[in-house]
Amino acid sequence: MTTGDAAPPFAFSTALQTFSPKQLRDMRDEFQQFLLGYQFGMQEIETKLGILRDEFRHLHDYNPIEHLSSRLKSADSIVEKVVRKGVEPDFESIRESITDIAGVRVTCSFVQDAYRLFDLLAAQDDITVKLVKDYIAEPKPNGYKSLHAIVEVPVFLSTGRMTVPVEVQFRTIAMDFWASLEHKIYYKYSANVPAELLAELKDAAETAAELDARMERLHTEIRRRPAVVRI
Ligand code: 0O2
Repeated sequence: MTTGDAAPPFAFSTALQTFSPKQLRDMRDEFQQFLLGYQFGMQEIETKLGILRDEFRHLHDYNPIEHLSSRLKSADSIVEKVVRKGVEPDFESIRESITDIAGVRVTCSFVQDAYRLFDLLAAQDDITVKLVKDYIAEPKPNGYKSLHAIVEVPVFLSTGRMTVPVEVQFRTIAMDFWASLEHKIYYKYSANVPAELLAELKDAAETAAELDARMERLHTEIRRRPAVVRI
C-alpha cells in the first residue's frame, strides 16, 4: 500500500504509508472479522462448560465449577504481544503465534476439580487439545498457579467450518484470588514490582496453596462421612 501516487483526500498517513479512508475501513473490517472468529470459538467453549456446570448443578450432588468467565484480548493487548514476541504483523502469523486471543477461565472449588474439568472438556470429540501448560504442578517463579490448555473448537459459519484456538485456564478460588491481586500489583508498578512485594506475593501463593490442600482434605473427609438424617 506504499504508493508514489498523490494521497487521496482525507488520507491517514504514517511515516511509511498512506491509507485512503476505504483502505482504513477495510483494515478495520478485516480486524473485526478476525476477532469475530475468536468470539465464536469462545462462545462454543463457554457453552460446553456451561452445560457441564448445569449438569453438575442439577443432576449431581456436587458442582465443581464455582465461576466461569471469558474475555477477548483487546486490540492493544494483541499489539503489545505481537511486538513483545516479534511476531510478523499479519493475520496468519498472529493466528499462529498468539493463542490466547480468546480466553475462558474456569474457577473451581478444589485442585482436583481443575484437572477433572480439563479431562471432561478434552474428552469431547470435537475438541483438540493443542498444548497444556500445567502451572499447578510447576508454578511460575512468581508463584502463579493455573492449568492452561489451548484447545481447538470447530465453529460453523455460513461459509463453512473454521477451527478456532481458545485458551482455557482452570484454577481454584484461592489461585484466582492470588492471580487477580498479582495482576493489579503488576500493572500498578508497570511490571517493576518492588522486591519486598514480590517476596510477599510468593509467600501468599504458598499460603493459598496450603489453604487449597486443607480445604480439599476437609471436603474429602466430609464426603466420606455418612449424612446425618433428620427425622
Ligand atoms: P489477560 O489480562 O488475561 O489477557 P505470556 O506470558 O502472555 O507472554 P504465553 O505463554 O502466551 O505468554 O502466556 P501464558 O503463560 O499461557 O499466560 C497467558 C495468560 O495467563 C495471561 O494472559 C494471564 O491471564 C495468565 N497469566 C500468566 N502468567 C501470569 C502471572 O504471572 N500472573 C497473573 N496474574 N496471570 C498470569 P495476559 O494476556 O497476560 O493477561
